[in-house]
Amino acid sequence: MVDSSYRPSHEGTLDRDSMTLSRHVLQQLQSFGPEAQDLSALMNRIALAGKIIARRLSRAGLVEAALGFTGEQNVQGEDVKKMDVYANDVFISVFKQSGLVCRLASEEMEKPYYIPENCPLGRYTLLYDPIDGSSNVDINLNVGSIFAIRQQQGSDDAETGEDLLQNGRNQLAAGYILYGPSTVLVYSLGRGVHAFVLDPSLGEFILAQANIQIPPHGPVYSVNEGNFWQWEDSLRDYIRYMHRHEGYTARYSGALVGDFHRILLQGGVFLYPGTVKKPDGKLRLLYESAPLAFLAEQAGGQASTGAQQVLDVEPQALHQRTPLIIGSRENVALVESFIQEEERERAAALR
Ligand code: P6P
Repeated sequence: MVDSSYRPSHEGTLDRDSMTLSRHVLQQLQSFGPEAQDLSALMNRIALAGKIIARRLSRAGLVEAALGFTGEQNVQGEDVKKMDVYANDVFISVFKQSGLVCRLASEEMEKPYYIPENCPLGRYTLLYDPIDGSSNVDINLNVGSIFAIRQQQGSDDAETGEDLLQNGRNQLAAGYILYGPSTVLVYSLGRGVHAFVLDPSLGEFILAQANIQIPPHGPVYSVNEGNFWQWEDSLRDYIRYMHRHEGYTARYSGALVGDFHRILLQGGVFLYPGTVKKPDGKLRLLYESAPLAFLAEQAGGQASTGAQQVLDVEPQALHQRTPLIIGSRENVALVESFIQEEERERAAALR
């Protein structure tokens, strides 16, 4: 006879503390089948990478070789921070031992990195930006890691990662880790967006917010207005509109993950438009814009290049850049309306 007379008095908090990331993945997929187990294991490895990186960041000012530059430049032509290299190596090491991932494609590596011993079984590719916003590391401001998991299509014999050049609707999972006052992991498997907070005392990411929805409209616009002189007229008109209308406020941290996280929770729009120097913008499609666009759409928001949905862009190259306008549906639509208006005026002038 089951004794159901006992009533746990701490059921709520203990149940919450028991909803770990790996458990949540299985619950999301409502399956204990092989693919569900793979994704649960993969997300667990992402979580481990995040914990190792968070640990180093928390002592960056004390640990030799954690601050400052390496003196090298990456494939993007950007100066490489020591934390960029460390975090990149963390993901490689963690996923080597996963047995599941055959390839890693990173902002820090020109070509995909192969783990041959994993390739027979591991049919997954991890695409990631190991530390996004690394210029914030030396001043102790928030930075993030952005990731996406894709199924490897066929055998990549040429070791070029050609099969990765598919639009963002082919992502199995996507998310980011935000290294801030607390370490937050946000992810989606295509079944809503969920946020976990690292409890250092448990060493576990614990579910904090399930099924996050971006408000349809928000007050924040997040853009580097120092590029104003480099933008198309339509973007300048949009920014002038922001300046002249009450109810908007500017927030910009210089690190995409933290700026996006604010938009995800409070609403608004983040923009990194094309500029004279970088007509396609600065942000990379496969491991920055597409993972965040996946989250934005899952959370009821929108992500646009200004010309099309980010998730519909068919990549032509691994490190392809794309303009990004992402956030609340109404805020993104307002930016697009200025772009479309300029296109109408241009077309009329040609007639
Ligand atoms: P800017 C960081 O270098 C990054 O890739 C994103 O994290 C961030 O949103 C953007 O570039 C900042 O670029 O030109 O405004 O300094």
